[in-house]
Amino acid sequence: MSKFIEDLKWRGLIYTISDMEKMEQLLKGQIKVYLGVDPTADSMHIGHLVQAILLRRFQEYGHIPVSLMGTGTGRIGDPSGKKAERILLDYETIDYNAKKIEEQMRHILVNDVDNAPLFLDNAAWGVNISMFEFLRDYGKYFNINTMLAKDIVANRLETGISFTEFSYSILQAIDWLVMYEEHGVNMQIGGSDQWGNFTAGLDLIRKKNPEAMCVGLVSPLVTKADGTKFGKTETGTIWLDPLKTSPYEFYQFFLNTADADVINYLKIFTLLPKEDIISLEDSLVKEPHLRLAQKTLAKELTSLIHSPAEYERALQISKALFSGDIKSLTIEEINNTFKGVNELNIASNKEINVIDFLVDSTICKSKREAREFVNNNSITINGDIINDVNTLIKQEEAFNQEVNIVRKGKKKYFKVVYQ
Ligand code: 545
Repeated sequence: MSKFIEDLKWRGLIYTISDMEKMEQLLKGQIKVYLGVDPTADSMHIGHLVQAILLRRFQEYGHIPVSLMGTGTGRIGDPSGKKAERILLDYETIDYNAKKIEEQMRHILVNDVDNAPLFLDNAAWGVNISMFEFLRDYGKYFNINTMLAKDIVANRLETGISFTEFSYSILQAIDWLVMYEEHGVNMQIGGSDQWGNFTAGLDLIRKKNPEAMCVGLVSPLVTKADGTKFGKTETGTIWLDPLKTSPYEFYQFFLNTADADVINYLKIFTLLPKEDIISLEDSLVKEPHLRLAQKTLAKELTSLIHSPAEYERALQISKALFSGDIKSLTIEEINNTFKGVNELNIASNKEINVIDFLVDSTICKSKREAREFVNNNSITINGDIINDVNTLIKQEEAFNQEVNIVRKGKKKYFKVVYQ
C-alpha cells in the first residue's frame, strides 16, 4: 500500500474508495484531484474543513488540487443528505457566496508552488448546455431505475423530490466528465453524502471513455464520542469567516475538544505527521492536565484557517481571561470574547451601585448575598477586585465607553451595556 493511502487510512479519512487498485496505480504519478463546493452559504464551516484539508493533503503529497466552485450547480441544489426540497437562491447571492468561498479555499491551499491549485467553476460549461443537448448527449447515459435506487433519491421518494433536484447528480457527473476530458482530472473527493454523485460521474466517464482511470474517495462524517453533533455550540455553527466566528471563538472551540475526541481531530484536521500525533496521545495519557493535544489542535487550526498572528492574539485573549487582567483587550476583542454573555442595559451616563447591579441582573438573589460576594472578593469589574459595597459602576470606566465586564467567582461573566 502506498504511504499516502496508509496515512489517510490511519487518519480515518477513508470511508469508501471506488477502486483501490486504480487509486494505487494513479498515486504512482501526479494526479489532479477535485473537490466541489456549492456556494449555498457565504462561508464554509468546520464540517467542510475535513475535505478542504484533505485536498491540501493531496497537494502536500505532490498532486494538483482542483477547487471546483459550483456556481452552476448552486442554482439547482444538491439533494444529498437533505430531507426536504431546497429553496432556490438568487444568482446574485450565489455569485457573492462563490467569491467568499473561493477566498477561503485559496487560503487553505498553497498557491506559490509548482503544483499550484486549479480554480474552476462549473458555470463555465454547465449553464451553456442546451436542454436538447442535455437530454441527447448526457441523459441517454443515465438509467432511471439506477437513479431511483440511489439513497439520496430513495430517501426522498415518500416526502417527494422535484425533477430539478432529481437531476442534480447528472450535473455533477457532467462536471467530472468535462474536467476529466479537458483538464485530466481523474479523482474526486468529498464527504460520504456525495457517494451517489460520485458513482454517477464514474459511470458516465466509463461509458464515454472506457479506458479512463478515475477514482472517487469519500470520507466519513466527523463524529463526537458523546454522540452529539460535531461543529455546533450553544452560540451556533463554527464558521471559517472571522466576521461570523471570531478567531478567538474558533480557537476556543478546538481548545475545548474532549479528551475522547482530540486525537481523532488531530488526525483529521491537522497536517502534523503521525509521530507528532502519537507523542501527543502519549502526553494525553501521561499528563492530561497539560492539555497539550488540545492546545496543539487549536494552534494548528487557528494558524491554518486564520493566521499565526491571529492564533497569538487568541492565545493572549485566553491568557488575559485566565489571569483576569482583561484591560489590555480592545473593544472588538471584548465584544468577541463576551458574545452571548448575559447583559444588563443601562442608560448612558447612569451610575449604578454594584450591589444594586448584582441584584437587578439576577446574578445574586438578594442584597445580602451580593454583599457577601463583594466581601469575599468574588466580584471583579474589568478585572479589578471590588471590595467596597458602595462602589459605583461607571460608564467612564467602560471599554470604549460601551461595556463594563463584571465577573463573579472564577468564570461567570456579565456585561453592563450602555445605551
Ligand atoms: C458540485 C459540483 C461538483 C462536485 C461537487 C459539488 C458540490 C456537492 C455538494 N457538496 C457540499 C457542499 O455544501 C455546501 C457548502 C456551503 C459553503 O453539495 N454537490 O457544497 C459539501 N462539500 C464538502 C463535502 C461535503 C458536502 O462542499 O464533500 O460532504 C460536506 O462535508 O456535503 O462537480
